[in-house]
Amino acid sequence: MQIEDWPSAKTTPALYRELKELDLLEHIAELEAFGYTVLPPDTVGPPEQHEAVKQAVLSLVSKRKGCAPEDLEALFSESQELFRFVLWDNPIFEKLVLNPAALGLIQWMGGTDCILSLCNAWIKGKGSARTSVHADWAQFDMPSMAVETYGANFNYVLTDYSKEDGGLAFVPGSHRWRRLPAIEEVEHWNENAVAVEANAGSMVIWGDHTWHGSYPKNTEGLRIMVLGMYNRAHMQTQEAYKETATAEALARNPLRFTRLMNTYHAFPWGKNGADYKRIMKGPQGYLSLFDTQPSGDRVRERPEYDYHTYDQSVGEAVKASMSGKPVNFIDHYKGRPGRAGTRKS
Ligand SMILES: O=C(O)CCC(=O)C(=O)O
Repeated sequence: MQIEDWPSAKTTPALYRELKELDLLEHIAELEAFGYTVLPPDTVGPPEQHEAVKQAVLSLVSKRKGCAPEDLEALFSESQELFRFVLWDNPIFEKLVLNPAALGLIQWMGGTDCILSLCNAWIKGKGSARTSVHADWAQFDMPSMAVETYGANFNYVLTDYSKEDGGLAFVPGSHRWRRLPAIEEVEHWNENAVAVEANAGSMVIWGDHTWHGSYPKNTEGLRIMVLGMYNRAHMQTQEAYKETATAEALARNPLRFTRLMNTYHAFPWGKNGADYKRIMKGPQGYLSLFDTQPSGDRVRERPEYDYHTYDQSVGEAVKASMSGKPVNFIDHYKGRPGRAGTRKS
């Protein structure tokens, strides 16, 4: 059928067209049916990219650990470690979180305005270390999951993955159960989850409903991976991107990067409510997966706000705007002229 920009479907037609252009529709079907999918290396990027990201990981890990790359294998014997907040360690990671195939499928699950929550490197050595089966759903106080995913993940596999290699493993179809596993289920699925078979350079993609973990690594060498976790835009991120994204980092990347950093979001606010004037200047509408144009001076880092001072002129604008006319609150916090916060600078 002809896919048109039907307003009722919001940004889905635009995303669907781009996913079709990338030949990813079968991957959407796998996500819907089984809760995860694997992108082959040539869909993710050229071999030089896989090698460059692997070298970037080895370099940052040896720097953080204070040892030579050759010593890492011995260091990670019988162990694994997540290296947090690597986005700013090397600009190569900025490009990675915008990877069109991965971001496209993640947007399918988390919305076209989803934001970056985590960018980590993960090293695992030979031995008994493993990750128990869990779901990435981080609303631990909510006993059941919403129909929609709140987050989605890519694991960029920089060494070959199999059960013997200590790779990821999934409980296919578990995304439909919409709950976290009980300890007895963790014990069962730790030994029965289906291991991913994937060559270095692949990306494994899934939403935060799907149960997954990893097996112990029985082969020589390190298992090396980079992950990106994305959340819905209203959520608190696990890592501090809104707070640390500089004007330079935003300027050198396309507009979708600014949205990933969430520097134009309404939350949090103080006595003057949301800074709608600024929100309206931020990236609007659907942002193409193929856009690589640097944003330049079209975007700015999040200003420092004075949350405590009430500005009467802002208050009057709020009064005038709350006239009793019907308001569409679904899009309300994405931008509405007429109100402004008080910026310190
Ligand atoms: O590779 C692993 O050990 C687990 C990965 C994982 O749980 C994740 O990325 O959410």
